Amino acid sequence: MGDPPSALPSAPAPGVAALRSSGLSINAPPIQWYPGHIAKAERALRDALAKVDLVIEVRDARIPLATGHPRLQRWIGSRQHLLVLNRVDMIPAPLRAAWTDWFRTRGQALLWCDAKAGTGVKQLQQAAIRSGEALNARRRSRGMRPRPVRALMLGFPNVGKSALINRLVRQKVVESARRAGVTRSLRWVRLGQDLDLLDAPGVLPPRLDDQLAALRLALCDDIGQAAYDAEAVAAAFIALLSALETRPAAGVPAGLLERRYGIPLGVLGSGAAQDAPPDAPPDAEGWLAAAAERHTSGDSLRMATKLLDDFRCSRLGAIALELPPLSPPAPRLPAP
Ligand SMILES: Nc1nc2c(ncn2[C@@H]2O[C@H](COP(=O)(O)OP(=O)(O)OP(=O)(O)O)[C@@H](O)[C@H]2O)c(=O)[nH]1
Ligand SMILES: [Mg+2]
Repeated sequence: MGDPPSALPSAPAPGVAALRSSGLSINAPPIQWYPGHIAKAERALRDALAKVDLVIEVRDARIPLATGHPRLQRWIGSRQHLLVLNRVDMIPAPLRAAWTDWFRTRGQALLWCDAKAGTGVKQLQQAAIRSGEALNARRRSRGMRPRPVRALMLGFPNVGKSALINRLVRQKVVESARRAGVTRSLRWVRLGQDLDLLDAPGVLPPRLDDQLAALRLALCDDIGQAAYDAEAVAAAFIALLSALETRPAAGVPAGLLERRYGIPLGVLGSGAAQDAPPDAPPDAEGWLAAAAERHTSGDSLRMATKLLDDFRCSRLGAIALELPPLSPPAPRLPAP
């Protein structure tokens, strides 16, 4: 499965970047976010890594590729690694098997969690403790005393690292809230006799070169809201939803926006979708303006914020913004 083919405008508006990935093309203003606290956290992280045995990498199940950090392998080094796809409740259930297979063919096992409900957290704890057993077997063989395994929770902002720690220890020991950049400093938390967990601020690449990934990060609230224009991001989201309608695995039912907000999504140029050429781009701005008239007294910024909020709180249903990319076709064998 790749991204859907483009049904979106190809000529970007002034000051707007055309985002292309796997055939999908969306217009949105450039998004960059690398606040001081993240730069500082990364420096602290480098020192803390010396004390860590295990890296628990946490990604957002809605965007497992966009929440993969390019420096991760360097941070993991020779340490053990567990990969958690959190927010499993926010994607269509059948997609789990597809991602599990996709990661497995790349040699990577997955743990699925819902840190809000606590699903998968026991399995995560057991996997971390198993890592500790291997560590302590090695220590004993060198005549050293066993100790708790030290695990670092690492991942992009707002993916649910702190929520997972609170679930693991069954009480609110660290702050966890609905915005990027909640955790500001490193903090150790002990779980029983076996596990020391290190909560860390979310990390991001200093430059977001892949702007389609940056858009997905903004949509999932992994980037501070001050870093982008909510109306432009909402318009790009409408275009993305329209493209995802053609991919049932993503969980976007046909006519979702009309069903939820009572406003049909037209296309640019000819108005009614049924009269338009098949590749006509959706009129995202027109939809936002019409929806604003109906729901927010004509205030399109408020309507954009409402739409983004509805997605982020799952009021649009379980929607995946990324699907496992299609593997390249097997090379043809030469004729005998
Ligand atoms: N629906 C759902 N919500 C979740 C899940 N995990 C976390 N959340 C919510 O997502 C929000 C962010 O969670 P945090 O634990 O603060 O995220 P974080 O990764 O620690 O974020 P930073 O500290 O900013 O890096 C909170 O409101 C959580 O309740 C999940 O699996 N499902
Ligand atoms: Mg946190």
